[in-house]
Amino acid sequence: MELNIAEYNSRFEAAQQKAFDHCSHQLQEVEAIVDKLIRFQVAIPSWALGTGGTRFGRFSGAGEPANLEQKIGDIGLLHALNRASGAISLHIPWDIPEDGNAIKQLAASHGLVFDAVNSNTFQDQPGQLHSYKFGSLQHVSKTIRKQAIRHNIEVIRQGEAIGSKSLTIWLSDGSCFPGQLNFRHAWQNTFESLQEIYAALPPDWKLFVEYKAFEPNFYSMTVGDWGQSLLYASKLGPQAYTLVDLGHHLPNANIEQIVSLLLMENKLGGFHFNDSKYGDDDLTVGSINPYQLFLIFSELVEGMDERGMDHASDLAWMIDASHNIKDPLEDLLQSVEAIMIAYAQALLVDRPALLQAQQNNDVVQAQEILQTAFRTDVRPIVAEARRRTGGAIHPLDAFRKLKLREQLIAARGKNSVATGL
Ligand code: PSV
Ligand code: MN
Repeated sequence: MELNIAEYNSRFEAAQQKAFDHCSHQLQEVEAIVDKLIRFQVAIPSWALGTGGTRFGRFSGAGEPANLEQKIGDIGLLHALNRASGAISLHIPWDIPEDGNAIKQLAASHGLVFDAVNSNTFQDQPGQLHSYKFGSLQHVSKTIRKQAIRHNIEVIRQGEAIGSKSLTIWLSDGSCFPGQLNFRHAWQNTFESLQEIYAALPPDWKLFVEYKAFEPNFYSMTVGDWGQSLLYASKLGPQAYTLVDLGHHLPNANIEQIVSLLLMENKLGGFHFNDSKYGDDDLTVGSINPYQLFLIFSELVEGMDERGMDHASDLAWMIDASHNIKDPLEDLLQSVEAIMIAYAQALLVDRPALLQAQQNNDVVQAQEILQTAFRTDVRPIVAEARRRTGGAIHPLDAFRKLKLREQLIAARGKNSVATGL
């Protein structure tokens, strides 16, 4: 792969320096923000490297990665361009590391580590003994629950081999029609199943319980909102946390408030980024509602600072987006950029002044403070963090100018299709 980032950057160095100097003169503590941006890494899920598709069809791109090794290669490419995609999240069994050590080394050669591993009991796999049509951890049949528990424990073992430290469980369990399910039995079965999985966690691991309001079940979801997830996480113990996926709420939910309260209770563990207009649309992060993304980051920064948490390492950050029409790598570059921008803007919020305005019930001033940060063009600061660590000043433009997709197609062929959604 031809990837001469230094040469690409040479054309933009002078303009970047000028734009960054301007920010440094206008804003406070820009160097501290650059340092935080350099440390902040967002995991890329192994299932986002192919075109997503919908239930009406899938329009595969060309030169998609055909196996885990090639997916790691794609994430390595992203990371080389933006220096902020230094982690991978695997979905098992969509991607099974046959030789954990070799895969770990391959990832390390690209500067990548493995973040949370994700189990999958929302689909039946070829040759699987029992079906999850009516749920997995909630199932009325103990045999089926056991099968789903075994799968999760197997995923933990696979995660250990590649250096992961957390398991994310997202359940599609629930019901499609009133009367289908005894809510209390489903709840209790799920809890007991989760307890067995929790008991199999290594001591330095975390368990993330992801919630989702609807889909594929449309009447009830057994872990349908943050209250249900928090209840499970609290009852399970200190290694269990809630995971917030931006697309998993009912319309107009105040996600920033949810984030704030979960952090206050020390029960926010992980985060899945995407954007949506209607439901779990899995659109590019920041493409629909960048102000909401900023408000969420503002609460994340405030809440994490209050607890003395490390922004870069104390929560599991992951993109969970994938759709039908963009080049997946271009899409991921846009998503990571949107995250870094929102994070940088959140770091700019004048916290003491905001607190003062809140204490004075000065609603107008509070809004001014937030929107001043949101309306600041922080792109030169984000680019500076990349430039200093060897990334491209303009990653998306570099992806196109250096003809990286064309190179991938030449290497893999036009018809190579990724596993995943
Ligand atoms: C479910 O909608 C979800 O958000 C979960 O995180 C899954 O693991 C992921 O999407 C991929 O299907
Ligand atoms: Mn998710």
